[in-house]
Amino acid sequence: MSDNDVAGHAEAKADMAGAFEPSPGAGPTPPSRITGHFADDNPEMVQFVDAEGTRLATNETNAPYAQIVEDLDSADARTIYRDLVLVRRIDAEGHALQRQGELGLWPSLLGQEAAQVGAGRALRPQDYAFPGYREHGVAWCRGVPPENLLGLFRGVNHGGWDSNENNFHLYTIVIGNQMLHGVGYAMGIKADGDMGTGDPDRDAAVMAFTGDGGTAQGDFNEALVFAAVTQAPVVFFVQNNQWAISEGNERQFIIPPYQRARGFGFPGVLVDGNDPLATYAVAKSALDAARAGQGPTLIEAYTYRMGAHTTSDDPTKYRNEAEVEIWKHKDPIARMRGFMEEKGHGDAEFFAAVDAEADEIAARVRKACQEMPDPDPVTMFDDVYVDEHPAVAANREQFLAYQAGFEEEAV
Ligand SMILES: Cc1ncc(C[n+]2csc(CCOP(=O)(O)OP(=O)(O)O)c2C)c(N)n1
Ligand SMILES: [Mg+2]
Repeated sequence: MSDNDVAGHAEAKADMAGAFEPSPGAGPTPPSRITGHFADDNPEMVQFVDAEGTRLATNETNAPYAQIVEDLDSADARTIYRDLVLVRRIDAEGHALQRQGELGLWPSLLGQEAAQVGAGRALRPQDYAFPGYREHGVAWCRGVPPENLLGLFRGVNHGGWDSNENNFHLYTIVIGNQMLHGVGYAMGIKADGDMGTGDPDRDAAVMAFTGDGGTAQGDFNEALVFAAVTQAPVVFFVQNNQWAISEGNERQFIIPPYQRARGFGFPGVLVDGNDPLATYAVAKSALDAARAGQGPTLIEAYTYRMGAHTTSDDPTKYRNEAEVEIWKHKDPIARMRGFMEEKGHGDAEFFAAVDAEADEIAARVRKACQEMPDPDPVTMFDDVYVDEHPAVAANREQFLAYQAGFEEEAV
């Protein structure tokens, strides 16, 4: 990842002073951010449980999705809760392993568990997910072993995993680029006739993930145009965690992403990204529509990045701790647990068992990470194309000759 280190970033900021007015700089967080820039208290935001986990009454905004939530039983609620806890724990291990020098970098999903698990659980096996680099929760729901994510950030696997094993594309660091990949794949689904047949095991859709910063990229906007004019079966899932490294929403857009969708020609929905029932229901509804041939939807999941951008970042340099404190009270796990306790979906024994499972998984992935062998470097040429390509074959030969040079020197 090409993040600047903190010192470099400060210099870049100094160079840019005055380039944009007003510059948020590295000073105190403006009061507008503390109350929430766009979405807090926005009546258009779909919510089903409040910060305490109390089920909210049906209203005009959540009514279209209420049946999906009603259809969730105790087992579904337990699945979602377990996912939330386990992905948070895996994420915490990733962070710790980086700090201990076992990984090169780790982008934490802390705070975004509900957005990712809701979306991930709404996908069917034949759907395809196109992630950025923070979608560990979606990876988990797709069945990608967490060890693969760790291997990627340890630099011991060339890309991470075989995308087609779990219909979960490789992590993409080039911001917004995966939106184009996702739309292209969705156009392929349509061309293959795997859309709108009414067969629940055949009709497929794509979900392409990006962040608030990603919405400012050319790739993102081009992808939306293609999706609209081709009516491709794709759902754009924007996790608005309110920060693009050190740049807030006010530096990415004037009109929030969910409202921009209309201008491209398809619906946009704002959902409380810390409410797992709401994210699941909205994602399921949009995916069902896409599979049925009703075209794209953009979902803006309004959430918050509780940690640093990555382990190379220090958010205390540019944001106010008071903002983080406010979001601690909107914790998706506490919220889901409150809801389950209120509804009798889980007892103390269940919650304790999930915690114990989290401990086991943490120990397992940690050990696996520490024991990962270094790869044979020449394998980096193996999966560049599906078939052997002469240019790649030439690169491989060149590389082998280069390596052989060291052996001769050693003699
Ligand atoms: C095309 C491109 N430009 C710049 C970067 C450097 N970069 C890495 S992450 C990031 C911010 C992305 O913010 P956002 O889309 O909100 O996602 P988040 O990290 O918050 O999940 C930037 C600018 C990059 N990786 N790719
Ligand atoms: Mg962001």
